[in-house]
Amino acid sequence: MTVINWFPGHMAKAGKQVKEQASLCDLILEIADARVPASSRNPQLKQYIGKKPTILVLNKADLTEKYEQEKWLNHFKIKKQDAVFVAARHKLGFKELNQYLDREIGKLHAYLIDRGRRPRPLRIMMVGIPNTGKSALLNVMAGSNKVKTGNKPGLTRSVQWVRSAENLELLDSPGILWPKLNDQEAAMRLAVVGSISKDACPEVECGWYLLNWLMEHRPQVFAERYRIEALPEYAEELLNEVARSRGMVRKGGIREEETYIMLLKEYRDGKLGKFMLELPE
Ligand SMILES: Nc1nc2c(ncn2[C@@H]2O[C@H](COP(=O)(O)OP(=O)(O)OP(=O)(O)O)[C@@H](O)[C@H]2O)c(=O)[nH]1
Ligand SMILES: [Mg+2]
Repeated sequence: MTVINWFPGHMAKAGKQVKEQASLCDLILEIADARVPASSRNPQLKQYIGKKPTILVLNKADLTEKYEQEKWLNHFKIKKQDAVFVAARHKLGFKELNQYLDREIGKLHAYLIDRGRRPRPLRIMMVGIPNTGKSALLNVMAGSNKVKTGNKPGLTRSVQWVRSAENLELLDSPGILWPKLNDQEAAMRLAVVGSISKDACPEVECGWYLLNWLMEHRPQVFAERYRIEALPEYAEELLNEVARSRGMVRKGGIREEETYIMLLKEYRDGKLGKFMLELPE
């Protein structure tokens, strides 16, 4: 198996930009992926943002179940970490997020008025690993499509300030991973949710991981989605059956890569059902 690492030059550069801009911000929104609430957080974030107040925003919550979210919210409550589940794509969870923002606006204005200064908009930076929906969330908060979004990790290449309708100043930033992904299982999950480029982790590898994960944790998926009634003993055989159920066959075998790409896409689109790849211990 290849070792997964993805820290190209543009990420190192982005890290420097984020560090420079952090001092200008009042609040950091750390955007993680709701399906992997632990693995999709950058352990080096503090090095970039110092002690700035941070709210953890778990985006793509539409791909997870409420009971799973509750488990994590409890976990974060114990850790005294402000956290909220949202779905930028469906505009879900914004009431809760706005409560946090109102609290921070209140604190900022009280601080400024105390010092005889005029209130100004809250300055917020969106940070996180690639493809978690930082830009999509910024667009919802800004009330219009100000920045580019897309289903490809590493889309945003530079920091960009945007003024929102709600009198906020929002800073988009590129997704940043860290130089060494020590936990390779976690890295595999990041590849499955689409936060790692396929150059760093090809589909045949993260697809294989997903297939095995589903076989262990969500075996019913194969009957529900691919009409495979009796689960075979080995994942290799299961892959063959999934491929056959979709006609992804060629002379002498299956179209393996295509099958993995299809499986990953269906998972990422929520077609296999709503579930997280990790729950708190
Ligand atoms: N299912 C689902 N998909 C979402 C949601 N929000 C964003 N996406 C999708 O996730 C993909 C990435 O969104 P972006 O906003 O470009 O992500 P980003 O974090 O800015 O990515 P980088 O700039 O590459 O770091 C896009 O295809 C979005 O449509 C959501 O709430 N639910
Ligand atoms: Mg972006």
